Amino acid sequence: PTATIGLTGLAVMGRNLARNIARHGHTIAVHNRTAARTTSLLEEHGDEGSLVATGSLEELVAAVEQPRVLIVMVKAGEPTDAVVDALVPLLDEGDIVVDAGNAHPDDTTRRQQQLEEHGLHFVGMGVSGGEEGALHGPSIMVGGSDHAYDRLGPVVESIAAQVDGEPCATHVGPGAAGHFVKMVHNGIEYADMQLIAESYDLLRSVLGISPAEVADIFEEWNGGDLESFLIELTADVLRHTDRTSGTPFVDVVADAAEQKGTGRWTVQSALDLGVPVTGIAEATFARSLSGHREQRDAARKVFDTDPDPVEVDRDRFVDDVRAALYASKVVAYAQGFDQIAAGAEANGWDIDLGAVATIWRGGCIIRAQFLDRIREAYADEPDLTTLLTTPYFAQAVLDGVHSWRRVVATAAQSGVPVPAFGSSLSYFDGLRRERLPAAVIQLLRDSFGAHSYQRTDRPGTFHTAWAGDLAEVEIEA
Ligand code: NBP
Repeated sequence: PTATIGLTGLAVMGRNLARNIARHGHTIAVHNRTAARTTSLLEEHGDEGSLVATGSLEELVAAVEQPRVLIVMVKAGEPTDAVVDALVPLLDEGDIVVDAGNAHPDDTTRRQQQLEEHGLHFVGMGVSGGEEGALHGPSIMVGGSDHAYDRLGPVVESIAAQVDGEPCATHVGPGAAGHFVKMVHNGIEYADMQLIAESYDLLRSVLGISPAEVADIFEEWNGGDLESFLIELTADVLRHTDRTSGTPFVDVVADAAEQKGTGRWTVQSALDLGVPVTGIAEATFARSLSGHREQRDAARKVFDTDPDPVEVDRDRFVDDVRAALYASKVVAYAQGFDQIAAGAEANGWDIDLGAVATIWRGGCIIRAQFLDRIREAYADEPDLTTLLTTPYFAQAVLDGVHSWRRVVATAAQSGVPVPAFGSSLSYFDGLRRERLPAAVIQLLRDSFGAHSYQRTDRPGTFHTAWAGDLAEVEIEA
């Protein structure tokens, strides 16, 4: 055997990841179910490094040095199971199978247990950055055993994006930790994009400006603390016009956002963990709403569709939206990091949240300047209760809070939907409130279901005889 590593699944992602690995001086054996993809990879890019073409999984396995590292980069779900099941009988004890697709963390846990029975290591590896990232340097979140990372780490750290001399790849934790963190990354990506979309909608609808003018605003924002891949990309896509009609391209694209499921998975997991990821949840629901064509058609027929005009000062409104976007983004990330902390605790994974912020600074879709601030916050205080209250972010939110309120109020007045802005502001207000109306909920629960309550003035659990003499009894623990 001559190859350091093997890879099966040569669609866009696998093909680019294989080229990236070869370009970094590693000999890689490659395979694809349909041989034509393997042939074309070798023909078109065989000169970029040491690529070894193989025609079957048996040949692939035979080509890789032991203990073998075999990356599987096929469609998530059943195709991944089919490939992993076919690999197992061909492998030897200590070999490592790496699923680099977007797997659900529960699938990764299941596959890991299956392979463990055969003395094999299974790694769930989250790869972010799309096809460009896969080729030029993605952000890589690796789960699984130390043994697996000893073998895999040097390769992934060499091919990952590099920021300030540090690779955007790390051993996140054991088990499904890598795929869990990748799932939450994608959830944050949903929230980020929804906040951007709401900002665009507000600027365009309230100010009555063109997409190209909105693009200019985003470009300007990209020079400040919002600097990020997605803000820059927003300026680019909003400036684009349709080749045939010349209309803004954003107006010829159907307004129903699609989803592959990672946002939904994030929200489902957050519900189980009891973590309020309101930004991600609203972003996921906003995509669902956009796809409900029949209901939208029905509503448009009954209700006025035009936004109500609201008088605002243009420059001040632009700056308000910027501040609201930043504050809402801080909330979305704080919630996402809360979810990672909760997932780590529930599963017994020791995840270094500062390291997660570090590897998201480059390569991935949510890469942003402000991840440096998150990394610093965790460096100062590894067991942070919430990112929101750290000096830098607390100040950012305080600086922006009046803008945030004005934007949400203007949106409500003019009828522009801002589910992510609005829910982020409510989350902030909920956290900082001296007394929440949850006391009313406790009273109602005790009243109709004798669910009991606790008091602020003394310890213990109590019930009031609401239907009787209103006597309060203390309930034995
Ligand atoms: P796809 O998700 O479109 O999968 C296509 C690949 O799966 C092809 O190599 C295909 O082989 C193979 N495959 C299928 Br489908 N069924 C198979 C089976 N039963 N046995 C063997 N191979 C099978 O490819 P992709 O877009 O490159 O994504 C790969 C993975 O990376 C996915 O899990 C995806 O979620 C993840 N991911 C994608 C992106 C992105 O930007 N696209 C980003 C991050 C992660 P064939 O050539 O013979 O049909």
